[in-house]
Amino acid sequence: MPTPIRDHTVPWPAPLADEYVAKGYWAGLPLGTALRAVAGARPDAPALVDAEARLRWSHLELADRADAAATRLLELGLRRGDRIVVQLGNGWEFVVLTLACLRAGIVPVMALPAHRRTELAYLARHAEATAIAVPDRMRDFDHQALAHELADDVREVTGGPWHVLVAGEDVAPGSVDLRALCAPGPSTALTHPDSHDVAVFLLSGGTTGLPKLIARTHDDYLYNARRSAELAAVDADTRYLVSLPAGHNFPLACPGILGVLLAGGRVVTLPSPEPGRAFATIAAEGVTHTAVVPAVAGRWLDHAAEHGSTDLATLRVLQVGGARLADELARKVTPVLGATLQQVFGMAEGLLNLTRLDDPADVVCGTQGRPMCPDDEVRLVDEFDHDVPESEPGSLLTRGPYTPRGYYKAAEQNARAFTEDGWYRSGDICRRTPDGNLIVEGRDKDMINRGGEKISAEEVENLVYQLPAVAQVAAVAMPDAQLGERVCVYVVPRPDATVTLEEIRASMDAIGVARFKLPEHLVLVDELAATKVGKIDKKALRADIADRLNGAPA
Ligand code: OOB
Repeated sequence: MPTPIRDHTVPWPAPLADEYVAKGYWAGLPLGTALRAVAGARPDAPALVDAEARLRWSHLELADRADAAATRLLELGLRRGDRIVVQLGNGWEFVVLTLACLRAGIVPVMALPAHRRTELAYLARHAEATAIAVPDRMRDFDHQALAHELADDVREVTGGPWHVLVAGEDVAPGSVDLRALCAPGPSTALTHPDSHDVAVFLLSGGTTGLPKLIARTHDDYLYNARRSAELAAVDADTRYLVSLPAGHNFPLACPGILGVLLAGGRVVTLPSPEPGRAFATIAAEGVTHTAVVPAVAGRWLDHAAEHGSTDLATLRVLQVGGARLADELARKVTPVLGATLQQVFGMAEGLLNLTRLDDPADVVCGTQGRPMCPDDEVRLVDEFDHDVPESEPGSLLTRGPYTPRGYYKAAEQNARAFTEDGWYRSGDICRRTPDGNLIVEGRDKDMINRGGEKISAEEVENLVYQLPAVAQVAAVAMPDAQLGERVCVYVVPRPDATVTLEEIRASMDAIGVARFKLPEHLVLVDELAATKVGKIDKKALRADIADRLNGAPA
């Protein structure tokens, strides 16, 4: 039997929770109930368009499918509070399954399509999941086979069943047909989860070995989705394109899929943000809102400069977040794409900062916005946790009504990532402008931000250490024009041994890790620069690789 989730979560202090309720941030509603109410109010309004499968459903059709799927999940033996790893591409199955889970109180663990054996086995074991939902194949990878291979791993922890739910044509014996599970059908009276219960597990960008799980409650996540929808001017007329991986907080709930559905609007899914397809879909579906990372914004700007932007006539709001958007790119968004830019500096851990749609251009293009909730607390501190003087850069700490007080089942990491009085250490170095907006200037966490995909340096190092020829390794970010950063590794080989980038990548691939984590550059050295206290000097290494790239012939 999986342990109850609440045994391993860190709740908000009770007086504060009461205050969040009194102030109306926490509505006391499970997300599924709030979504069902929308279907009651606007039954025939379009809710979901799967641009790939060419399906379109109204809010009522979507809600009925979600309830039928919730009922079938319970018939399969899943119970309220059980966990299911969700690793699906952007499409209708993701949306129906997520809503079904929210209705039944089954908690989705939002994995990314790029995750492989290492990440999935860890997530399933750590969450004590009893099920996984995957595509049959995606981009030439057999997700179904891997999902079955995980069975023994997971059973070792849970001792229970392992259901493999498969979306696709090729549902093998022993798998559950996810499309059939999501088909219209009867639904039983569902017992609703409590609004304080965990609604979803999101993954942290992670600075430690493996991603941590962030337990977002119905109360906090409903607020997250509704408040960000308000600030993005999302309403019943909104048509929102989701082309970033849907399980990521940004396209899921900032306002994303959930915020748009809750407002009675329409969600359009697309498997990837590739500009040709994205532009055509925006034109065909009259998309008004979408969210991208800066690397994608750059590709869209290039595409529009080359092919024109008439396809984007209906696009009103382009949200950009996940990594720092260069001011020069920011300034091109409205002239070239014709949409209002909204910078979003957010984190799966909670806090969302956004520029407001009516902010002056220098705020929209030169800052990452300000907290969305009046009760978000933000401090910028020095290395001793003392507040820095106004306008000086400091490390961002935060607390608030949608920022949980600790990671799930991670007492040791929590001691480092949270202060004793519950502030989350985001690891971002920010400056606050006199008008209260934040500018992200860097970070003091050991993470590489590859076009919005967060990679823990420690995780990469642990994987590289598995090569016998490696004596010492340090993973650092190297600057990159397209993606902002890529993974570079500095390696000290063992005496008389050699190592190549290809060997490192092949060995990580063989273990089974997401491809975006594979190093893209190797520097062999005799020793690694060290700080005065004998730690590897990552700052020096980052400067070194930037110099090397600058000096290198193009
Ligand atoms: C979003 O969430 P995560 O959890 O993948 O990553 C959070 C981290 C932040 O701590 C920061 O280091 C970086 O990503 N980040 C930004 C940024 N937005 C996120 N750095 C500079 N400028 C920005 N605009 O990335 C995320 C979650 C919700 C909404 C948007 C992004």
